[in-house]
Amino acid sequence: MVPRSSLIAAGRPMTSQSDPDFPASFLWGASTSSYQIEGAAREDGRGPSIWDTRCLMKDRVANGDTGDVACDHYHRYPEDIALMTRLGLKAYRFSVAWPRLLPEGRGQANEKGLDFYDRLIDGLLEAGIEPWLCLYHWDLPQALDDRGGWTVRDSAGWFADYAALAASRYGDRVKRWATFNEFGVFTMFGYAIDWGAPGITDRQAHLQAIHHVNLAHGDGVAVLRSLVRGASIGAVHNVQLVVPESETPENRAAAALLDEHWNLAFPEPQLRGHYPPLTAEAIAPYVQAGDMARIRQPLDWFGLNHYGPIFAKADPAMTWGYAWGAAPPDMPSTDIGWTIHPDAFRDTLTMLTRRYGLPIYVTENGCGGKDAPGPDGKVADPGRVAFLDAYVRSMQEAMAQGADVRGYFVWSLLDNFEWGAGYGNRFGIVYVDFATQRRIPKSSADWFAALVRAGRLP
Ligand code: IFM
Repeated sequence: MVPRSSLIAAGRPMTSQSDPDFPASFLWGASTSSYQIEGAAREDGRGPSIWDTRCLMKDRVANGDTGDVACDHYHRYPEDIALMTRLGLKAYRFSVAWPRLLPEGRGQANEKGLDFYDRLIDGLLEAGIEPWLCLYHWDLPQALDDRGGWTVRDSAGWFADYAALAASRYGDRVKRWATFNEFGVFTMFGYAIDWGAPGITDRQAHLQAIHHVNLAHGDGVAVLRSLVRGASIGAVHNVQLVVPESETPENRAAAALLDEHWNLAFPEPQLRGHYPPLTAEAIAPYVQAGDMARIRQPLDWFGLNHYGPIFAKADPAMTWGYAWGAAPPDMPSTDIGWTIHPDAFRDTLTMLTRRYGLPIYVTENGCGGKDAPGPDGKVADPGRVAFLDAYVRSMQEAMAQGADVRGYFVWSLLDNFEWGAGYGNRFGIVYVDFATQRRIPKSSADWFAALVRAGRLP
């Protein structure tokens, strides 16, 4: 959490003094996730996930959108790999849908689901693109949620068994593994704020979810380490500045707690062996002897997902008394209203290097918009190009200041199912016409391809 007064020169364009070239080994890629792009929700034995359930609930997803078809990547993955090749990507981060591998979440594996990722991984390797496999990007099997989901301690074992299945099947070809994507987001939105599945708003459930997901991460890392020879294992964290909406004691307290739940409740125990102070006290009833050692497993890299600062305000009606506050009106924002602050990105990268000492991969960064094709059929997105340019410059500046950044994955390859916003908010560098499934690379895709090709900003 930072005081509001330190947010000066918010979003000002950077003039980088650093070397214009990125190292040749720098890894450029793109990220996606299973529920957001795959579709084929009821095909080839896939079981339902908590997001299938949420999409059926009233008023939880804009326009009543669902991930049933999404980008139809399940069938069109060869075309999507060809797109990646055209962009010159060196790596692709995707997630595996747990309910595709284990329709009931545990027990009997689904061979057709396992086959799909074999085909995807083999296709990527044939194209010379390194697969980065994330085990969990929010699509918990519904059958496990019916048993209590992340609120029950058994969930760590369910996850470890699922990790073992994926590791045994894909570990011969996949060496880059992430356990979870954005721990802080899906636990908060799913268990404290009803912005994500399963949509619980309860302090106890939220604390249980935090601790059990941390245990699952630790157990998952141990399993991957034992089953995948030469594995490079990390976890993907959302880390963003949390700023009080205004400097009242109530807003400051709200921001401090939100900061812990969002930014600290996962990397701190995973990498430093303890919960941050406010969380430590509340979570103590769920922590058993030996848990903290189980959670703290050696890792090879830190995955950072970063967008813009968050503003917090006190709201006694909310589960924890905090709510999302408004950004200052003069702060730059994207077309969907997210804050733009490249300096904060630079500072987050340098802070993470100092604090955790691991190589960092930026596993998500990007810009949501309302893109549409012009009369010429092309999709121009100069706002996204400006956003990416400013953020990549800041990353370069962070590297010049000592941040150990090894790669950058844009979010996202394709426009996709943006959770509660449905298909309205587009984050892709490739436009998807959801009626026809036609893909149209946006101007940001050309910009990104030029960056990847040259290893320097276009
Ligand atoms: O689409 C999401 C992604 O699933 C997780 N990180 C943020 C993205 C944009 O909201």
